Amino acid sequence: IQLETDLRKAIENEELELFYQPIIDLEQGRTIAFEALTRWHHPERGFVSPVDFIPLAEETGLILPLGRWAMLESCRQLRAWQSSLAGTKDLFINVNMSAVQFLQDDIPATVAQCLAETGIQGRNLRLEITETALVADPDGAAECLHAIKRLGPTLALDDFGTGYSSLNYLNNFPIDCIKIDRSFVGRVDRDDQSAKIIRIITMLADTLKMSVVAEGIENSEQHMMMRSLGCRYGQGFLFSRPLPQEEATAHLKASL
Ligand code: G
Ligand code: G
Ligand code: MN
Ligand code: NA
Repeated sequence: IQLETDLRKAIENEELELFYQPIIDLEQGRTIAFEALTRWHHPERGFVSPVDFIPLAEETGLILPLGRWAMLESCRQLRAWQSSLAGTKDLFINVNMSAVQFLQDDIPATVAQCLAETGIQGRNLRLEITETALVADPDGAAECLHAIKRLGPTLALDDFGTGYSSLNYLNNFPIDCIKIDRSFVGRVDRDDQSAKIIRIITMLADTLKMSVVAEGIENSEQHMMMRSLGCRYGQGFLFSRPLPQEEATAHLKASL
């Protein structure tokens, strides 16, 4: 309960901060995007992990203001990079969306507001969703995703390969990108079966004209394997941890 009160205050007082993890073009080595990840520095408890406060935020409805804040702050940061650094026209920013936001918030309205307020192009914003956001109300979700896409942003299916991974999702929803869960990527250098599954996913994505991002690449063996299995993009500790704003800016300058 205390944590809930604290989280409410944290959102109001902007104690939350976004970290940014680079997403790399595995062929060219260039950073093409950042995934925004929320961090909470609790005044007494110190750093509280999103693994703990996102579920709490979902239970209490605080995910709505938190999610809106994260989207707006992400768009503002992209705007700041685009106005200060040349060569960032095609950079995009990935924002995680919770299933609860799909059920309870008007996401297209939030997207429209963030784009209008910051002036970034819709196509530079990518929303990361999980299957769980789609199962509860598939028709409602499909309608919502199409409404988002009409505003310009693209959609990534996060944690792909975990959960049910029904191929129906790829068929019935306007998905642009598949993010292969790090549980597969983390084994690809040791486990032939994982490599085969990843190959099937990249072939499927090619056929459906979707791009593929490998999550959680931690060593160069995994990097090389993912490339050879047809995965064009990746992120993970090998390239960079999620970075605070100033460090992300420095990373970007070095990578352009
Ligand atoms: O940030 P970490 O690197 O520890 O993230 C842990 C989990 O928290 C991930 O599943 C990530 O998607 C989720 N997460 C981090 N930031 C946000 C956010 O702003 N919104 C939502 N919905 N999930 C987030
Ligand atoms: O669920 P989602 O894919 O949004 O989760 C992102 C989470 O993955 C964040 O907690 C981020 O810190 C973490 N992460 C990013 N790169 C790596 C990595 O190379 N290894 C591990 N173990 N976690 C990673
Ligand atoms: Mn994600
Ligand atoms: Na993921």
